[in-house]
Amino acid sequence: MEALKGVKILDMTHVQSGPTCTQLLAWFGADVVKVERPGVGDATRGQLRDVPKADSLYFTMLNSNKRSITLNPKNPDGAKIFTSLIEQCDVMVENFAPGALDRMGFSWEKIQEINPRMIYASVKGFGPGAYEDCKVYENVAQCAGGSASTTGMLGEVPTVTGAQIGDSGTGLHLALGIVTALFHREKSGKGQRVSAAMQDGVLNLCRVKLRDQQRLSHGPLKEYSQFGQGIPFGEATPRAGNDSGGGQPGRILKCKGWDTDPDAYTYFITQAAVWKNICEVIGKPEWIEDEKFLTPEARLPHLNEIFETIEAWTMTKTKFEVMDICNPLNIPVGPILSMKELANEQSLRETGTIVEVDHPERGKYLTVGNPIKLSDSPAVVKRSPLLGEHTEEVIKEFCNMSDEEIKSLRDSGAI
Ligand code: CAO
Repeated sequence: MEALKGVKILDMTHVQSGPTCTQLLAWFGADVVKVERPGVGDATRGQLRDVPKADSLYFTMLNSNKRSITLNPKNPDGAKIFTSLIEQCDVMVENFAPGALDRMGFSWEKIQEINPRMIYASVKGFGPGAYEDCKVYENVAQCAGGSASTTGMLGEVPTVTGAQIGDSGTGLHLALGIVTALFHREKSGKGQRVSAAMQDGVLNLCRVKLRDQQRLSHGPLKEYSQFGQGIPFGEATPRAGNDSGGGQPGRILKCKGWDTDPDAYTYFITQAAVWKNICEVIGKPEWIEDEKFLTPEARLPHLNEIFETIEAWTMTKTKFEVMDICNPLNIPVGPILSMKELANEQSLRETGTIVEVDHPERGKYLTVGNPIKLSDSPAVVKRSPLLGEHTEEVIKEFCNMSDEEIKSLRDSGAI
């Protein structure tokens, strides 16, 4: 049984952050009706196209399990349909630039008037304050939320990450806000506003870096490589390259084939609990009793020497051999997997995390399925809808209109 079966979502989202959120809710079984501008649709349908005239992978990978209708709420007839959808839906989600919904004539006050049980959820770039009116895209959020200043190599430019923590990360935050508000509505009978700002979402994911900012006032960050290299710390949390973000030092190390394969690397963590195993496996049993390496604290100034020695060993093995040897010894390591390797990873196919879907315009494509697994409510990924594929079906269902009435809506440009 689908966990969110019966929950109706009026989906006004576009691009990435909002669509990630509503896609998750759709996977959990909610009926997500995506509203798109007549004749235009979500801009991502046509962005980064790989197959001529077909919906792009950008769109298809963010909008599975949804229905699509075209509707212009700025048109008077469109506004009536939109009002009817607000009356009957449980949740409305949007991530337009600030003020766009108000300009359509549907402020939060008006929405509450139409349906006091409505949960109205928004993603914006910034929360209330100096930047609240700004438009924001992924990398702006990564920069404004503290990720870019703490990512990259020491002494080099701030760097954005491949993980879309601003868009998809905030979409995840918003989805949690929505289900929380739905849970609250069970008791209170009332809807509420749910807001997630991308800057806040990124900062939430970077909280360990704000931790380090405060630790800096009490002395150098000894687990950072720059400590062992004798490089003084400045006033702000520095970029830490590939240092581990936690209390167990780790680094990315070369493996066999690194000179020709850009992904022949492993992440290697020198977890204190298995230090003895590490010394033995890399052929340094004498380190076990050596004063210099006896405690985690004693090892901190020598991390460069330690990792250089471990790397001399990992370079004699492939990244998968390192995994096979270290795992039975409880040493935490992980191969650097390329997207090509992930796309072909059998275990991810078996769990439904990577799914192949068929699409009428583009044929078969891969998408990432629901990473959150519920034991009694498995998510079945269905292809994304074509623009307006469900317009008539949804209008008949929600507004009980005849074919004739629907035709006149089309003629007036409302749908
Ligand atoms: N019918 C008629 N008009 C519609 C419509 C529909 N179904 N759907 C949207 N529109 C209109 C909106 O009313 C708005 O018009 P006005 O500006 O005249 O009021 C217009 O389309 C475009 O909205 P927008 O300003 O949100 O779009 P944009 O492409 O200029 O900006 C973005 C995109 C993402 C920068 C902006 O929406 C934004 O900052 N959103 C909040 C933060 C966010 O989610 N960012 C992540 C995006 S993913 O990288």
